[in-house]
Amino acid sequence: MGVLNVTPDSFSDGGQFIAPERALAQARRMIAEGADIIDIGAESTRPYGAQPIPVEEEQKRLEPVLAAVVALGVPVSIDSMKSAVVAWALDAGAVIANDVWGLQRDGGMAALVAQHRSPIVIMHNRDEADATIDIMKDIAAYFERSLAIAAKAGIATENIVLDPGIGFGKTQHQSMTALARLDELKVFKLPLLVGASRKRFIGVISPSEPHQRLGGSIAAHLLAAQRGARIIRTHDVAETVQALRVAAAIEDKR
Ligand code: HH2
Repeated sequence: MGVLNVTPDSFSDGGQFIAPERALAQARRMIAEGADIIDIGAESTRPYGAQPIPVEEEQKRLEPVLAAVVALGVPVSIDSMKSAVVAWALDAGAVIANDVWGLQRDGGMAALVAQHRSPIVIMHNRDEADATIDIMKDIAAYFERSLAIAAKAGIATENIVLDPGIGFGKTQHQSMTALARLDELKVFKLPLLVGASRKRFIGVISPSEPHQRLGGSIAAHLLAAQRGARIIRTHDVAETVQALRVAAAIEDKR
């Protein structure tokens, strides 16, 4: 899954793809490099300093790019926590909803996703990190709540993807734990998505700016794939695809 942020303030690529022609060129490039899904977001979810924006602004940023990216022929997911934005994007050709609040924030999201029969990424999140909790237990309990909401709304199980939400409502160590113990989430018997790309825990282990975290991102993503992640969300498609292919080919020789 290649990340396309049409935002001025995303933590690693804010402002880079806000111009529609640059966003489209980036989508084309990621597809050529092997992305199977393009995830478009127009509101930053960074933990510090993100500007919450109204529906109209989010839609205004998406409008000049979404249909053009859809026309490239690869499934597009819409990264938004607002059901009004997701509804608009699904009508404009996006086919996957990516909700960083896992159906638990916007009361209209579950019914919308059920009605469209679209796949939904349910991501774990918390308002505040709490270093004292067992993060794996918290993630599992959160998924149970999201899955109950999904079932009640009539969302088909085969349309659900789970994501531990690396960097969301977690301490840096809890993000590492979620990656280290990702295989425990296999009990849900649903596909797992992981997005560790350029995130802050990498800079904690190895001091670096977001654009200098490619090596750390690849390390995290390879370990995630080994522990069962089926979808990897990344800003750096070519390098990640190569790493995953090499790891899979070597694994195949065992
Ligand atoms: N991470 C980000 C945004 N959306 N969605 C899912 N399902 N999983 C993630 O890990 C995830 C996500 C944050 O990364 P990015 O989009 O690059 O940053 P920003 O939110 O600042 O735009």
